Amino acid sequence: LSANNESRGALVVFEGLDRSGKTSQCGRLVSYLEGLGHSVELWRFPDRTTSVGQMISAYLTNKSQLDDHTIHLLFSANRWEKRSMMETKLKAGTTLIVDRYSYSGVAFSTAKGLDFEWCKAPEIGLIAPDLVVYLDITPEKAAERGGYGGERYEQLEFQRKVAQHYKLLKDSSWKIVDACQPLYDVEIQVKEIVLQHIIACQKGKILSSLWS
Ligand code: NYM
Repeated sequence: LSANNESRGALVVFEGLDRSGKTSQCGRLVSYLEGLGHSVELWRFPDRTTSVGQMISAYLTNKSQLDDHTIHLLFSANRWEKRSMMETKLKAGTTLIVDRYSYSGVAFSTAKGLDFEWCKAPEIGLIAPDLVVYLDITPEKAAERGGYGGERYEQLEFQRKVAQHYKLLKDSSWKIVDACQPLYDVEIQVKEIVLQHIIACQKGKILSSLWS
């Protein structure tokens, strides 16, 4: 077997505005895949358990103030510190379902006014997802869903800007799912798309890097 012929796990990323349903869908999907006997793990970014993650969490909960560039680089560092573990898991055949990734990093920071290319640069070389499931919801509909929590960024006006910047990041790995549908309908579509990609990775689809 050549390196590019080996079965591996899939890297599946969920993106979308706050309150688009990412966390619920990721949880349901992981239970479903486990039930089918797949080796699968649920990850999320920011990973607030690391020391970098704790700095990010303090910022998001308004316990600390940071320059916009600094917090951007911390979000990126939080992905870099997990990169080698990510590669090991994927190569060992574990599928990773990841709640937010580099696209959140760029969409949220550019929504604050940072330069698009500058925001993408620190993400170069991270593992590219095999699939990005974008849960598409209007900022207005998302805001209606039980309201936002008290964290930074959870405001309608800001979410409108994030939605515009997400659109600039869409590439061929993206599948857009209408997240205004009932939860169950979203779930069925998500399962189908994800299973197709898991099979492609089992057949030896090559791992690639951002941004290609
Ligand atoms: N966020 C998340 C960023 O601004 N940059 C990033 O790189 C990532 C991964 O953090 N409002 C923002 C988006 C969210 C917030 O995420 C916390 P969550 O999924 O609510 O824990």
